[in-house]
Amino acid sequence: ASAENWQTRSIYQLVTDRFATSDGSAPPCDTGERKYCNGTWQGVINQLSYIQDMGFDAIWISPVVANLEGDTGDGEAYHGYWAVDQNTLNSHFGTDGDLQLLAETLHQRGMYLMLDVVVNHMAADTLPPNYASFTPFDNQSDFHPFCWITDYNNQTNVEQCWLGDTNVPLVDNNTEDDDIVEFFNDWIKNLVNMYNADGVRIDTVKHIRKDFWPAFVAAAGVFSIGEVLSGDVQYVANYTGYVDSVLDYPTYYPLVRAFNGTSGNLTELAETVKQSQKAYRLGEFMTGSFLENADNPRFQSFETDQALVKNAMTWPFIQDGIPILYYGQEQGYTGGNDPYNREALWLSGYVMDKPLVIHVRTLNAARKAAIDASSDYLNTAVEFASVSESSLAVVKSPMLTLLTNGGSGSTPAWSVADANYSAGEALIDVLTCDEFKADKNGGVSVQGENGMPKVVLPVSVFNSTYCNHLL
Ligand code: ABC
Ligand code: CA
Repeated sequence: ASAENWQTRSIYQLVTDRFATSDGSAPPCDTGERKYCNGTWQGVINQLSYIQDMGFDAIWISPVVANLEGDTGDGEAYHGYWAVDQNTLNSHFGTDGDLQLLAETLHQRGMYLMLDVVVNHMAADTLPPNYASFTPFDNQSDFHPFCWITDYNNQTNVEQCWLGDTNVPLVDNNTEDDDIVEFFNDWIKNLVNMYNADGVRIDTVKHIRKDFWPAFVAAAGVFSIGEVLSGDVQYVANYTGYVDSVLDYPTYYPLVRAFNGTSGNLTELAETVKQSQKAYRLGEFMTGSFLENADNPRFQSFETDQALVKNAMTWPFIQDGIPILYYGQEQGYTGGNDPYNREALWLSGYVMDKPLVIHVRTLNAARKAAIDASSDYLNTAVEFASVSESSLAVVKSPMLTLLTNGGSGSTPAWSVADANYSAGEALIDVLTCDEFKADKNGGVSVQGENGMPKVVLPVSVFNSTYCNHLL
């Protein structure tokens, strides 16, 4: 599928080993141990309605190829980022047929499959590595000479030295070598075709020279979203001409700061978005927006006030890019840094009537309604109608989102002079299903309760039968 196809989508990110088991059993899983817990692709197939019922129409699964086996000083390779054989699947997660069936089942449901791919490195459990253990290229000369990345301000160091640590050095592929480049271009083409993938999430993009990427992305032939792990808008912007889209890391950090406690700064969030809209090749439209992922502590590991949680969770669904929700957030998981943020989802029981599950489902429904209501919605850049440190009004017509970091005890109020509605237009806050009217200038003045955000749409575009189903 193309970038345009993906723009309408909403992505559920999962770690295959931790999402669901083949037989629906719920084995214990101690995240601190960093061991395989038995999640599989067949498990994902079994639980697709859980994902789809929340309104997601795409999944991003963790990397699929064969990894280091056995325990290392950094645990087992349950996350999938430690490849040793590019040509074989990781048998812990199932067979070729299982992965193909996952794609087929997704497509029958009208959903997309995104594969996570790692081109930057292979992984070893000794230093120096045993190069002969890698497939297919197994010579020392196929890799950059050993050096750790030590200077993130030196791009050559970032691109040609190694990630990882002495337990598991991430042996840096020599992506300056034509044969290696050619191998990976063929590899991605075959992988996408073989498993009918609709898109790829590309790992460690900033660790390979920029001009490697266009041919790789073209060979993939489907939408690509790159991980450029940096909070710097300009640094990330430099990659927006080389891959289709980027994960919105620069907005992630101010987003977390804005809603972590009641003294965060919503102005910083708005300013970062405005800078990104200017700096990126396609504004903020071709980004993937998230509040949590597998590499950062979950939001509720540091902030559990449910009003703040719900405000923060709202952001990815109302901004210009593609929303991404990391599995477990909807169940209120609280794991801290890697490895604690990779809890087994089966321990939650996949319960559908929890407040955050309903919150997510409502946000997906609101975004879908806005997309269906206006052909311009996806290409309308968000504007900030009123901004302060503690409240924010985000206009993306026909949607108006009102955020606050006052917290549960607060009674927020927003006043937006012109929210692009017609005089007296009938409006609904989809989060509460409360109805009210725009004023005679198309503006909105409302009060909230308990520090909750509001996501506003015209009654005419939001099917209110949704509200019956909420009750
Ligand atoms: C393992 C263990 C952990 C242990 C760790 C040392 O080793 O599991 O318990 O703590 C995979 C696994 C991990 C594993 C690693 C290393 O491999 O998932 O569990 O950790 O073996 C991607 C993936 C990630 C994956 C890999 C490796 C890469 O999303 O899941 O990890 O294939 C760098 C890379 C980035 C990478 C990330 C983990 O490391 O750039 O691609 N993610 C700064 C640097 C970043 C750096 C980041 C974290 O620190 O600039 O380049 O990311 O080290 C902002 C700044 C940023 C700054 C951040 C922290 O703050 O603007 O520049 O990022 O404000
Ligand atoms: Ca590299």
